[in-house]
Amino acid sequence: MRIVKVDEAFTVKRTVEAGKEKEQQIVDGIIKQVREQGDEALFSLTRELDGVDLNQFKVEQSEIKAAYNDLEPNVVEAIREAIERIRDFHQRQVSQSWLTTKPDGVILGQKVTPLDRVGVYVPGGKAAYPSSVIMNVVPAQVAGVGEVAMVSPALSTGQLPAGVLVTANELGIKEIYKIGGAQAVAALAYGTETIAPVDKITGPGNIYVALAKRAVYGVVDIDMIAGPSDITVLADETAIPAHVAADLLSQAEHDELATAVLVTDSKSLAEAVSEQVEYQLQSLPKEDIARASIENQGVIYLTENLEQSIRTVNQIAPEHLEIIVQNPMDQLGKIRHAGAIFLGPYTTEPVGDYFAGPNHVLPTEGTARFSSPLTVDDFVKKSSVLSYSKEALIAQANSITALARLEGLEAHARAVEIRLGDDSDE
Ligand code: HSO
Ligand code: ZN
Repeated sequence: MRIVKVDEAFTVKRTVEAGKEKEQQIVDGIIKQVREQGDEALFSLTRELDGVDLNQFKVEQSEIKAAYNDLEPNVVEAIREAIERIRDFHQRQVSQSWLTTKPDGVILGQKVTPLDRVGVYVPGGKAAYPSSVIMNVVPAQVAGVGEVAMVSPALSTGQLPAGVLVTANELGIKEIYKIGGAQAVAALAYGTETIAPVDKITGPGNIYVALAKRAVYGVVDIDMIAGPSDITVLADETAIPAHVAADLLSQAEHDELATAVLVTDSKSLAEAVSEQVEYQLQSLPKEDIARASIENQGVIYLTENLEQSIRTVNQIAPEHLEIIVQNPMDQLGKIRHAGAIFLGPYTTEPVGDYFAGPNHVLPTEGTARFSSPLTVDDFVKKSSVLSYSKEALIAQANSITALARLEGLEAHARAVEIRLGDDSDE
């Protein structure tokens, strides 16, 4: 791995994404076609773009039954356990509605209401992760969302991967559609004869899915536009090089565009991790992907001390941050930007990908500077609540009408004043 020396003056550069005009045009065309032709467009686009000829895209109970036969019982058990742990964690995130009564009798508050209907996109190909089905669906269910529809592109067999189907069924999802790409996003946003429109679309996808989500934003809400995954390990000389290397590779194997970074003030650790990465790469089934990631984006930042390491980490604003230093908990307060923070030598990132409880849908590409993991709050909206008595209105009337007249809005002022007289006048 490349080793880059960091000093006081060093800053991490952020890459700016290039325009995607050609893909955007294709996506706009697909959205238009789905809006105009509904189901018929979904069938023809699935044939053209995915090479799959379906005569119906809603998954049937018999297909779910068959999927169970493809999985070992211990895998089904692991899926169930993961759902339980992840549900338990998200239950702590639930926001409560509240009302407060002020001394003048005015009641103010905030009412929390779940979204009615949400669509979850599950990518096909190398990112058809059952764990991501759990991570998107559980917070929606905990929030109290009434309906969850799932879409995912069919394999060449016309089926969805067994792991995805079983997971969706374990979560109790009743609506699963074998469609993917921009056409699936359009169907969820605008609806077709078969698919009722949703209020929000979540879940990762390729560039076409990302552009389609961006295009329908406003008609529906979306979660985020997730980029390739990244990990930063902050380590000192106490870290075991083989462990650090294994964790870097666990992200690198996701995607050629994934980024794995080590930040350390130990030169010997830097060199040993670099060697270990090469050694472990050679026996990885996904060596090609992981090697491309390590060679293109992988980097070891060698700093002068822990303080500089932390400054560098905050500049990166990683999606996943592992802290493997002497007293990891002592550093927690100094971390300003990170999607998920894994403390200590045994908290390897995959525990968070699959099982611990927190969501693995996290802000990528430095967006942890301003955004958060997917949470239950992403599946509710809030209404403000206000209630005045006549006395309270009288007490505040002068100020309110003064502000209304400042803005030249006479009808606003009169709406207040008309209520100030005797009730018998009305
Ligand atoms: N590390 C990925 C999530 C994932 N890993 C799914 C395995 N499966 C992005 O947080
Ligand atoms: Zn992962």
